[in-house]
Amino acid sequence: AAEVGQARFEELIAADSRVEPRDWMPDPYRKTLVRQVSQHAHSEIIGMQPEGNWITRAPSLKRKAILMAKVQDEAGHGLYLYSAAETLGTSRDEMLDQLYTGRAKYSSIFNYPARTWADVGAIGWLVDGAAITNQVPLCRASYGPYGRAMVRVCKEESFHQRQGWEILYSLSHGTDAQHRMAQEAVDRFYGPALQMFGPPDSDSPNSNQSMAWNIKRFSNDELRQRFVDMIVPQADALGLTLPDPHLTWNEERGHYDFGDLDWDEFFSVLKGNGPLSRQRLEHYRNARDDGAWVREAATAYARRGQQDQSA
Ligand code: FAQ
Repeated sequence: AAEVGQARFEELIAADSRVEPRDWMPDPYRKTLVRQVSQHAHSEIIGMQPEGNWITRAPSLKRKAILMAKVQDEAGHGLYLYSAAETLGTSRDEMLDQLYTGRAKYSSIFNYPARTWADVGAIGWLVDGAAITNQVPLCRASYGPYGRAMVRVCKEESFHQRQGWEILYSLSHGTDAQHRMAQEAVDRFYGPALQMFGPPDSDSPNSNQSMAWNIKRFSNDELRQRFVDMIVPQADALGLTLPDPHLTWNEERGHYDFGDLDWDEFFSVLKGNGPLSRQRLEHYRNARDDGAWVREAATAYARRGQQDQSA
């Protein structure tokens, strides 16, 4: 049966079709997906924190309503993604436990603080912008539930990026102090946002296999380049500068060249030594502990409903 399954799986991949939960799939394919999809889910959940911190301090009622909607969307994305990962046979409790105990990875970017209101704008423009660039190709990922989740997520991410852009545009065209605040936010988030695409291709152990399986469609460096090419004219339109003296148009390549990123810092963040790594995890743990009674009550209530029905 495994041989038939293997042949069918290879056919599906060769035809660029979709693998569905009930299809036979090789164990390493399943593992790689659980790894990527659960890390992605954890990123959405931890990613609520930097902006969540600004909900009570948003500068107007309108900004506050928009930011609340965005942070709620992120919770929703996390939930779709946990559901998609569950179809691969790993329970949600197990994934949440991995996050709780600090064994799970989540995106490096969320270990940086959102210090000012302009940072909320930079997160929307750069972090959500990088997220969309990475996720649009994932809409075609070979694993059905992941690809379909990405379609909906990307629609919401486009709104997120627009709201970030709009915050930065207002600040950039405001007072000198506001302009400076916007520029400083971009200075802080540019490098870490570029690192969201993952290590350089030469240092990316999972890329080749994930591309062969049609999970990833482009390499980390290809998507990073696409993102840089996209944000250079956008920064111009914002009236802000990207903090990289090596950023120049390369006529021959038809792309912008850009300077090396600080990969030592990236790998150190991955090891749990980011500026707020410890606080992010602690905040998650506290929230989970504080919500234990709600989960217990909901479980007891559901059980009682079942008993009433069977009585
Ligand atoms: N941070 O071999 P590769 C969002 C790890 S967007 C932390 O290249 P792969 C929206 C990688 O896991 C952010 N770890 O790995 C939002 C691997 O470790 P492992 C989430 C990273 O998987 C916006 C090792 O390094 N998006 O949340 C990072 O082929 C605003 C070697 O790397 C996704 O997760 C990193 N930046 O490529 C929410 C997208 N980069 O597992 C709130 C889906 C790499 O072997 C507010 N994921 N690592 O121990 C992907 O596309 C891929 O997994 C990559 C990494 C491209 C991230």
